Amino acid sequence: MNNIFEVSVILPTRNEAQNIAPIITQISNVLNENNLSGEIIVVDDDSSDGTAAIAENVSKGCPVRVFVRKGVRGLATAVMKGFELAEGRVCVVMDADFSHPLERIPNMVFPILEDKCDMTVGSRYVSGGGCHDWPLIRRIVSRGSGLLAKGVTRLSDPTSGFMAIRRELVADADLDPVGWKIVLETAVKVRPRLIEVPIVFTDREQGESKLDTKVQVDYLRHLFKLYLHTYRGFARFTQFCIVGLSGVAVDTLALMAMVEIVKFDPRMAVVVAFLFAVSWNYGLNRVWTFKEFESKRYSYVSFVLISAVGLGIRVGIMHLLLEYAGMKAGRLYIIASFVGILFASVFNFIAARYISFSDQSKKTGSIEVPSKS
Ligand SMILES: Nc1nc2c(ncn2[C@@H]2O[C@H](COP(=O)(O)OP(=O)(O)OP(=O)(O)O)[C@@H](O)[C@H]2O)c(=O)[nH]1
Ligand SMILES: [Mg+2]
Repeated sequence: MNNIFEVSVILPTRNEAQNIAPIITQISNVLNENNLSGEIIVVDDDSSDGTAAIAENVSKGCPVRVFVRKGVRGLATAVMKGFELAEGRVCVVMDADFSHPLERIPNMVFPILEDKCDMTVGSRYVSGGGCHDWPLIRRIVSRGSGLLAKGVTRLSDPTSGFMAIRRELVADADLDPVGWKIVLETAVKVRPRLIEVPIVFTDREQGESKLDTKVQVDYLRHLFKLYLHTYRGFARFTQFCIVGLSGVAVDTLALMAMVEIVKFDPRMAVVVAFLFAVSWNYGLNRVWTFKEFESKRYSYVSFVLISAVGLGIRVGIMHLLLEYAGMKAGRLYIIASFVGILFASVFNFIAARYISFSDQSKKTGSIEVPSKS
């Protein structure tokens, strides 16, 4: 990957005719004044007000590329297109409506160029940051939205849209944002070393905001996905247990059918029912629990064997509890059975995860850098 510039500033735009020319000129000046070699990439979603044409013709001091997307909308995916086109060592992402203080670009970029961190995020909520003339209700919504993200990030301002990142970290990162929050998506998925830079956010003076209720709903959907991503292991285990429970029902039905319809001896029927249930579990785990995984060779056979070992573990644990933990009394055997199921489920899950199915994303080499923030 060649870095032709130190900085690529990515500007997503949708009907920014009044802002685009002055913002390009001013960003270009800031880069020049700080001896930063840079380019500006405008990713425009087919604005009807001529934004793209204005951006192409503005007189500027640094190269400007304009990419027009037709038939697609969305701030976050526009930024991802910018990452793809960028040729700088560091990508800066900012709004094109002068809400983000462009004189802070050097503060965002230098810590990365100097290898103090891999990503910087403009924050309204660290000392020195703030919002210009924001009504109380907007402050509450902004703070509330930030609080909701606390379980997935330590960013003080997770809904910020101003960031800079080392390009190699986003070039082939597996980003899949819903809606707008590319900063949050990147911080959670890439896990870069982070520094927050205080910024004062100013409301736009020209043009119209595209922020609406759909954006808020998309934010909640996005958060849900990020929580699932962050706590994926636990969520997957829960799915595995739900499949296991459904397997108990299949086991029982198959047992009854074998005994009452096929007239098998119950001891023989239990083995057949077990195979039915294990096959059911295997199928469901394959299409649901481990849906983004690949089945390994002999994955069905290994799954059946793992389940059989799991059954052994369940019976073994139960035996230990009954014989040596005094659980023979009354109905304590039920508790002993549950403890056995728990241990067996954990074993089954881990073994199925690593022996029967394989995680494709690990092979494509997703990047993980320890967080320092
Ligand atoms: N490419 C692209 N850019 C968009 C889209 N929606 C918004 N933008 C741009 O994203 C930036 C932020 O959008 P704004 O409408 O200012 O939203 P906001 O800053 O959250 O809201 P305000 O505080 O009201 O300004 C601006 O540069 C917009 O032009 C879109 O669908 N596609
Ligand atoms: Mg704005």
